[in-house]
Amino acid sequence: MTKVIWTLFILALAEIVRSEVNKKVYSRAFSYLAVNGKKRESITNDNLRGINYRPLSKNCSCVLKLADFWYSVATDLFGGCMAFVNHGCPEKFDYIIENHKCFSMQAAARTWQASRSLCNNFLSSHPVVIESSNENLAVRFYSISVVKEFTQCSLTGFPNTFVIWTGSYITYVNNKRTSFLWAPYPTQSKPVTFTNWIPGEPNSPTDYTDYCVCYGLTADYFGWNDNYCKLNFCTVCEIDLDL
Ligand SMILES: [Ca+2]
Repeated sequence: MTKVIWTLFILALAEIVRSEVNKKVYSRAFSYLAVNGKKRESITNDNLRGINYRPLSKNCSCVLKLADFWYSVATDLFGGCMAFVNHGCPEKFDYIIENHKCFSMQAAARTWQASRSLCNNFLSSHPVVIESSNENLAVRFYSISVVKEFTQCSLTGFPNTFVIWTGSYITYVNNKRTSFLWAPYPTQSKPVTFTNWIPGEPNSPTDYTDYCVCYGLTADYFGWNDNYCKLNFCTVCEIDLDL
């Protein structure tokens, strides 16, 4: 009898050890469907990478990101899809499944320069760089889903309108105005190609002053603006993961 009990005890112990060894850390993936635990079915469609929910058939699909790479998905067929993925984002960053990046909303309002320094000194991240329409959508919906908790980011007098710095600015080289540049770090810059300007923007004058690119957003509105770099807005720090 004692022998049986010992055998059971050892088996149980072995099971505990094995489960510790096999433990994988999966965390909630931010997506258009599931952000902060809220389902966002209405804004999904089948054009996006990541997880798409089809309300009619109540099923979820993975969309190819790379030719040989599929996301692993657990489905909740009663209202949306929940994606759990293993990823390399540091603890203080959220994983954004749509563009395979780590984002972290920085709540305290700062100038553009100070926002970039903040990100650069925060695990070597940088303010968001937006280079495609899908990335633009990911930035938009990530921002609106997390920013509401941060009153510091709202526009004075407009509690439901928020302004966030990107990593872009326009400057002068040899007294000649550059194009808009992505400058995620002081030593890096490349021209902006994709844009999502608010109608009438960009409108900064050629006055030998740098202007910096922010975006304004509400629950149903989003657009970019070139603005005074000394204004204090929030920012989203980004880390690019290796594919
Ligand atoms: Ca402007």
